[in-house]
Amino acid sequence: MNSTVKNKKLSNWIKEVAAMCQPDTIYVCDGSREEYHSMMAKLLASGSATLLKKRPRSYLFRSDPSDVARVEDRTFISTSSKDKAGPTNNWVDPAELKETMKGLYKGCMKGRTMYVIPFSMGPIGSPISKIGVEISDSPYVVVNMHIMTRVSSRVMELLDAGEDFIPCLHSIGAPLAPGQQDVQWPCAPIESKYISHFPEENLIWSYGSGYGGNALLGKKSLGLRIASAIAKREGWLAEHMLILRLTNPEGRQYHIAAAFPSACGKTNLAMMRPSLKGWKCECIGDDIAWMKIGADGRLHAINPESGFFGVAPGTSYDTNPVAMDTIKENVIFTNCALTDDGDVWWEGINEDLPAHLIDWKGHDWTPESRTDAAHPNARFTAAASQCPTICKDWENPEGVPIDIFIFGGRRGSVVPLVHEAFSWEHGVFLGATAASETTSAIIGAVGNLRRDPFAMKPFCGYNMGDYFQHWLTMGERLGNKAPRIFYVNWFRKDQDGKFLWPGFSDNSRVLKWMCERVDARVGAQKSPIGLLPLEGDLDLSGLAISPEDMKELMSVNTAEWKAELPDIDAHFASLENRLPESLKIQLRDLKKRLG
Ligand code: GTP
Ligand code: SPV
Ligand code: MN
Repeated sequence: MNSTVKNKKLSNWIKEVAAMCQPDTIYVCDGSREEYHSMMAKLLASGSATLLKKRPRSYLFRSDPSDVARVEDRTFISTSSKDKAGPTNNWVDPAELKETMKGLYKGCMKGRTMYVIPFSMGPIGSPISKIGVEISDSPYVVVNMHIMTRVSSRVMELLDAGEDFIPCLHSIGAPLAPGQQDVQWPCAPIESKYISHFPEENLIWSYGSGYGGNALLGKKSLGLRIASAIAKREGWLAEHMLILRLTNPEGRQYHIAAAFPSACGKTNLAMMRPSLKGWKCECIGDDIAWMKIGADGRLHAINPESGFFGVAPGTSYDTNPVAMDTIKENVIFTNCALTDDGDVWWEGINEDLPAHLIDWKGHDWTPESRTDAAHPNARFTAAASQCPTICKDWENPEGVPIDIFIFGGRRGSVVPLVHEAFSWEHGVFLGATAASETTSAIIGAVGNLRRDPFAMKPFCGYNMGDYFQHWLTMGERLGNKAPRIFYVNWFRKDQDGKFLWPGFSDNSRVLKWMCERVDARVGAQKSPIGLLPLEGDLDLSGLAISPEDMKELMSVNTAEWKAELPDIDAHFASLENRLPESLKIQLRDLKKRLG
C-alpha cells in the first residue's frame, strides 16, 4: 500500500476487503492531476483507452457489449424487511445477499490493483456534503471518479481526523490468473452482476459491471439510493434533478429543479441557451439535487457532483452548444464512434455522415452499415468547471433557493407540453404518477411506458409510499414557501411520429411562463389534469410553429386521460397501505374532473 490510513474504520475496512478480494496491490488515491495522467497512461498502454488526436487530453473507451448501461434488474435495496424496500425495488434479505456476494468477491481482484478512492459529494468540508470511499479494481472507475466527484487528499485528511464515510465496494468481477491476458473491458456476465445497497447501514456493494451508475458509486448509489434513505430519516430531499438559474431581462433570478427520467432531457435543460432575448440560463447541476430547508424557511439545493456523465447521442451545436463547448478537452468518452482523423462521433452530432468510422464495438462502420456507430447510451465525462454557463454559485454550500419544481417524462402522446399543479398535494400527485417511455440508459427494452414516480423509480432507497409521504410532509413544513410545481412533456409527436415541439433552447418559452405564474403576471385555465396557459400567454415570438401543432401540443383529451386511469390505479394499488391517504383523494378528484 502506497500510504498509511489513520482512520480506524477505513483501515479496518481496507484490510477486510483486501483479505476477501485478494488484489495483487493496494493503491490509495490522492485525486491529483499526476495521478489522473499516470492512470490514463496505463490505460493507453494496456489498450483500454484510445487517445483522441483531435481533442486535447481526451480519451475514448469501448465497453464490453454486455455492459453498456445501468442494470435495474440486478440492482437491490436490501433492508431488514421487504416492506421497507417496497414494491418498486428488488429486495433480497441482507444476510443472504451478503453471503452470495462474499462468494463472488472471494479472490475477485486477483492479478489486479485495488484502488481506494476517498471522495466528497458536495464541496469538501461543507455541512451538507457526504464523504464516501470507493474501493474498486477498475482504473476506468478511478479516472471517472476524479471528474464526477471530489477525489482529494483533503478528503483523506478529514478521514484521518476521524470523519465518518460511506463505504462503497466495487469490483468488475474479473480476476486474472497468473499470465492471463486481460481484455479491453473486463466485467462479469449479467446474471452475476449485483448492484446492492444496504440503506440501514449506509453501505454499497457493487459487483460485475464497470459502466456508469453501476460502477461510479458516488452517483446513483450514494447520491440517490443511500442519500434518499438518509434524507428521509433526517428531513431533507435527495432527488434525480437538474438545478438551473434562470434570469429574466429585468435581472430577477429564478432557481428551478427538474426531475426527468434517465435520458429524458436533464443535461440539456440544465445547459439550455434560451432562445428568448434577454433571458439567461446558468447550470448548477444536471442529475442530482440535495435539498434542505434553510434558515429562511425555503428549500435550498446543491449539486453534490462535480462533473457531467452525459448522454452523447443527440448532442450537437444545434441542440446543446453549451455541452459541445464543455467537452472540447479533458474528456472521457465511452462507447462513442471514432473518426479516421482521431475524434469522436455519434448519431446527431452534426449533419455530415463520415464515410468511415470505427464503431463503439471497435468494428469498421460506413453509412451503409445498418447499425448505430455510437451506442445510444454512449456518454461523455467532463468536469462541471468546464461548462461555459456554470453558475458562479454552483459550489456555494448554502445552495440556491428553489422557486420551481418540474416533473416530466418522454410521452409521444396524451401529455401536453406544460401544466401546473393546483396545489402542493396535487403536485406530489403529478410526481407520484409520472410516466415515461424507457430509454437506452437502462439495459432492457426501449420505448415501454412505465410509471417512474419523481424519476426516482430506480433510485429510491426505501418504500415508494413512504417517499410520497415524505414529499407531503416536506410540503407541510415549507408552507407558503414551497416551490410551485409544474409538469412538462417535450416529446409529444404528431401522426407522422415527428416531435411537435422544437425543444432545447425553445424550452425557455415554457420556463418563462412558469416564472410569470410564480410572479402572478399571468393567469391560467383549469383543465381536468391541472392549470394550462391562457391563449397567448406562452411566448411563441419568432417561432415557426403552426397553430394546429400548438393546439395538438396543448390538448388534453379526456378519453385518453381516462384510459390512463387503470394503470394509475394499479400503480397505487401496488403500494398498498403505504400509499398516503391524500394521494388517494387526489386520484379520486382527478377521476371526478375527468367525469
Ligand atoms: P441521464 O443522464 O440519463 O439522467 O439523462 P438526462 O435526463 O440528462 O437526458 P439528456 O439531457 O442527456 O437527454 C437525453 C436525450 O434526449 C438526448 O439525446 C437529447 O438530445 C434528447 N433531448 C433532450 N432535450 C430534448 C428536447 O427538449 N426535445 C427533444 N426532442 N429531445 C431532447
Ligand atoms: C441515468 O441513468 O440516470 C444516468 C446515467 O444519469 S448513470 O450514471 O449510468 O446512472
Ligand atoms: Mn440520471
